[in-house]
Amino acid sequence: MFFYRCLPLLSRMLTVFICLTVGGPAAAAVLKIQAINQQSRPVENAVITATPLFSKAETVKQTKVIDQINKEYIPRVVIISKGSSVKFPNKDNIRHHVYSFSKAKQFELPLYKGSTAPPVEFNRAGTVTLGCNIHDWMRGYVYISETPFTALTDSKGRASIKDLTEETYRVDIWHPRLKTALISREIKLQQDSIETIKIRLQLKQLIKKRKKSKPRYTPSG
Ligand SMILES: [Cu+2]
Repeated sequence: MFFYRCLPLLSRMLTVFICLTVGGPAAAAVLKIQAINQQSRPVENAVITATPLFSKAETVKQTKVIDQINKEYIPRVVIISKGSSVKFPNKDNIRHHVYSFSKAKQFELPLYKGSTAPPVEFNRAGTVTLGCNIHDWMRGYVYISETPFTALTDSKGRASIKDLTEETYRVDIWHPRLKTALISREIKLQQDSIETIKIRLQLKQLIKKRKKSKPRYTPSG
């Protein structure tokens, strides 16, 4: 009898308990990455993405900029979310012709100077390699991500992704010179924790031909 009289009170207590557990502020987890190459040297410009396996994370469309300065794409690697756009202003005194043959987006911005080229929208996830029709060595990369949790490694090979929650994430690592398409790992993060992972990347050799090659035959005398 006493038990039944107490039921409403018990149920109220239970409600309060659930509210405290579910409604309380979730402490964020942080994922830190250290990318190194075959020689254990830091790898810059590696793209790190963390995709939650059991929950959805909304991305926000943005507009980013890749400049053309001194016949180079700057920054060399840019991460955007699917559906975002990139502007390609040419800050050189000569004309460039930006193009991509990549599966994720094929486009070209015929010879132009200044900021006359329209922004390019990227609606498929993947990687896009940028070239220039005039300057063979010019290379840039757009990484189109489906998760908002992304980071690019700095000159020390370090990157960190904040605002993660207690979840299992698939962590993908990509680099323009990676020998494989992607490196993937699963990692379970605890609430209010900082997890650090070290990743060794097998990279292809850097080939950078900045100037046009000299003529093979030079008449002498
Ligand atoms: Cu060019």
